[in-house]
Amino acid sequence: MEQTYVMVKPDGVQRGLVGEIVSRIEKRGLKIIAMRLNVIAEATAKEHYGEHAERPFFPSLIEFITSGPSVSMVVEGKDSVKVMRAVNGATNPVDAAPGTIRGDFALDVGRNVVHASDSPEAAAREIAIHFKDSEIAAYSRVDEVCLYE
Ligand code: IDP
Ligand code: MG
Repeated sequence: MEQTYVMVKPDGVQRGLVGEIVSRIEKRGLKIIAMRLNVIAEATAKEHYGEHAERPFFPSLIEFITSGPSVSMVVEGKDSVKVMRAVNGATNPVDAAPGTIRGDFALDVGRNVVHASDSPEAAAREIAIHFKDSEIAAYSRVDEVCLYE
């Protein structure tokens, strides 16, 4: 089963959307195997978003992502990277389809509520940045017999 890293960004926490977002992930059938609420350290945020270091929005992105508590998760399931990107919707909420998190709850690319890894390689890198192995739980969900053929 594939794993991905998901974050409810500080805007999602401030707007009381954590439960809604967790609920969508759970109802889709994806399994949360690690979860934490904390204020991400600046160095951690810079490592997480390292690929964007040269982009003009990088300083404001780092300032925002470290501005208050966010919720970090490791989410597991069949094709979880691709599925979570689809659950989140397009990066720019203006382009995000209704029914996606960004399409239902966001308007501005700099306040797009959620993050999810964009490839299995990025997921492995991001999970290692945010979680120790001992913080990730391996368990079965009883509904897996219904979710998977
Ligand atoms: P993603 O979150 O859908 O993977 P990325 O292109 O990796 O999108 O960008 C990371 C984050 O940086 C976005 O979620 C968004 O919050 C922010 N961002 C991306 N492009 C812009 C921009 O043009 N202006 C402001 N913020 C941006
Ligand atoms: Mg990205």
